Amino acid sequence: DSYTHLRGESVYLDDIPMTNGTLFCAVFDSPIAHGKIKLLDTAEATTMAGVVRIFTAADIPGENQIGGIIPDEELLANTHVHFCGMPIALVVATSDEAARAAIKKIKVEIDPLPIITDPREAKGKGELIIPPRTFQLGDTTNAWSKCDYILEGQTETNGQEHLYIETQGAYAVPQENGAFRIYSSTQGPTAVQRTVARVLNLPMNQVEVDTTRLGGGFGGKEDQATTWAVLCALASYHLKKPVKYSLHRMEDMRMTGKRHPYSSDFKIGLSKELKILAYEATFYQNAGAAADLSPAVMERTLFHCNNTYFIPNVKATAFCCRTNLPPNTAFRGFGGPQGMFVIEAAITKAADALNIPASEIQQKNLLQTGDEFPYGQIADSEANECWNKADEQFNIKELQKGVDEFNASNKNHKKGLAIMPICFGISFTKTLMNQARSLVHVYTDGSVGVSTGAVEMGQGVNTKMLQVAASVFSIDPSKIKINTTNTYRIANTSPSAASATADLNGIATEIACTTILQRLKEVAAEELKTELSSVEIKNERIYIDGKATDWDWNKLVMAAYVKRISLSELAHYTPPGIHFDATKEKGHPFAYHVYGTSITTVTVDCIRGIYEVDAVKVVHDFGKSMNTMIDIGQCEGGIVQGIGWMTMEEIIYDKEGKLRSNALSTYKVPDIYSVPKEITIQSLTTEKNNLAIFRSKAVGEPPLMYGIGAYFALRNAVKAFNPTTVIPFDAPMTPEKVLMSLYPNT
Ligand code: LUZ
Ligand code: MOS
Repeated sequence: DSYTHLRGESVYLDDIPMTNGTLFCAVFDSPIAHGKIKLLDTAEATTMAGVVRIFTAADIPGENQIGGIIPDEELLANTHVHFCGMPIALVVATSDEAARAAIKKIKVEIDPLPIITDPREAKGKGELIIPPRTFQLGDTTNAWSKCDYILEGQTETNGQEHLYIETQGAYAVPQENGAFRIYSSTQGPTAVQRTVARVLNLPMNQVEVDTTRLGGGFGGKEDQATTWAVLCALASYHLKKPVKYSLHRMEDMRMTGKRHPYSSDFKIGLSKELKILAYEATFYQNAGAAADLSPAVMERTLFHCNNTYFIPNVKATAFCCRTNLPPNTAFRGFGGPQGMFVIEAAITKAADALNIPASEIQQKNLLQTGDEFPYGQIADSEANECWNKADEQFNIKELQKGVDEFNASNKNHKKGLAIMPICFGISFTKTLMNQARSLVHVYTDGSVGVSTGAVEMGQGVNTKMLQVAASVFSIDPSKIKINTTNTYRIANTSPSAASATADLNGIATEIACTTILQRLKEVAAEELKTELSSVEIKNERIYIDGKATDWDWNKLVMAAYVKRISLSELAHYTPPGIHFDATKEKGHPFAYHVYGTSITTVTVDCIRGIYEVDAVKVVHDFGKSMNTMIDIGQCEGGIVQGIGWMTMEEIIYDKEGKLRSNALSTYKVPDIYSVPKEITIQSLTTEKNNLAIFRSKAVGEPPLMYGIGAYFALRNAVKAFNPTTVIPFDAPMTPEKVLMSLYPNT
């Protein structure tokens, strides 16, 4: 992608040439977080210049329903609104500007109903989206009496705005006989297809969804790209015209859900030898006003509640709490980081009480191969390997010594260091979603086209698909084109998510290419009158028993075509051995786990409360990386995004459920000045057979969790300045909170 990116030629939604007569839409969304619609007055808006029509729930021919896991979310509010930003009406006009001008003239009267923004309050009032779930290993009740130290506490983690550079958007173009082609900036083309079909009461085969690439997704377009595509399709259905909607930044921030905030309780028990003997956690997930992906996100919080530690007695319970906020959704890590923060807080609380570094407890409890996760899977662990290599490469003692010396000789600046070991399970936790297909065509001139369900969103998946095809065929990558993700070519796709996209679609591509290659080799054996087993294709040349022939790739492809041998293949892949029984909360849900260890150092300005991240040094478990440039890029991006979540990004909804941090002037994300001064990524390379594509482990989400280290490093720096301060476990650690914990009594 770099070639077209650098030339500004890459095609995003807004770069798709528009058909003559295209109309533009914009949403009128609820200004009130909860209430009954008394009156909706669109009369004046309808008369505005350029306005073509205004649609409401009454105009929906099929179901007014976009809920994915649970059907609990209307596309357009019918009688009630459930969050500020909930779509009520859709204005369609001849221009973007006209549509937005008309929105301002719509009037709504809403009878207010009680507003809940806090998940614990929601739970207290019985507002749960699904029944609570509990993961359990051993028996915590009996374990407490064996513990020498027991600590309890509460933690808060805030949400996070996805802030993909390309905002949400879609473009619906009507086709003959009532069908639609929909261009959507979505991680889940099939979700868009299914929901358009449901809302318009069409069979899915009438809906073609096409995605070239996204300017970022991060989970925000796994489920929530659907709304805008369906709205465009609805308008297009009635008006028989192409309709486009590309959200403005503030519309996007206001109307879409974010990472789930969590409020949690923990209880941790340790032996004198610092072994964690028991751990209990209760998670209150702020789901927002509808289920969206919250039940699945909540499940992943439970899966990652012990992070990378073996704890023999665990009991973790999670509540999916309905509040009057926009439905929160997938965000890189998908509930995992929220669960991992709580165990790290528990360990830190214990370390503080014992006056030892948290790393002593962390290291003594790292998962070993053969240990059992609370959900029954047996670990094939790299946790100690990553930690030990990090120590070898970066010398933890030396780093800590440097921090201590700096702190001894500086009064108004203090440094802090924290280690963050991670463990992340790779596979969709919903087993059935772990499937993918790849369609490979070899054309008679020797060129190759590959279509998969993978969506390119900047993570480099297209490059990996290209590498797979080039490597299996042993042909030059310039001969291969990776096509757009299209529901007419590849059906029933899982979203590009869960870090699993390159594995699932890559292995499907490997199978498709291998099948075609086998046919080509058979043709070569026949034409060259030799045994199949002696034929090899290398760098576009045909070899027999290791000797080059005068046959090349192009000649062989043409020979196969002439013999009427198929040069196309649609392959299906699903990872073997994964299963999960939700009635027992036990199974083997993940194809494998990714491990790693990071060491984060920070410097706090103890007069002003501002800080810098000096360095993040990492040993990451890549398996055997198939593209180190892409994989290190994913690590760097994940780390910065994780640090943003833990330090400066602060989502604020007021008591009325209105988003106050609704623009980039009030919501601070890491920029080039606030990223770590140094990020060093070292690889733990293993050749184990791990179910990853070419043994190159999934890399999308795991590195985000290194960012959690920045939070604990900041705490340590603050405590170096004020050893008696009590710092609540309340992320993000903004400069304001740092300042308050430096001077708690002033
Ligand atoms: N999406 C999903 C995900 O539907 N299921 C998952 O397990 C998951 N995990 C991470 C990110 N997205
Ligand atoms: Mo994601 S949180 O893998 O869409």
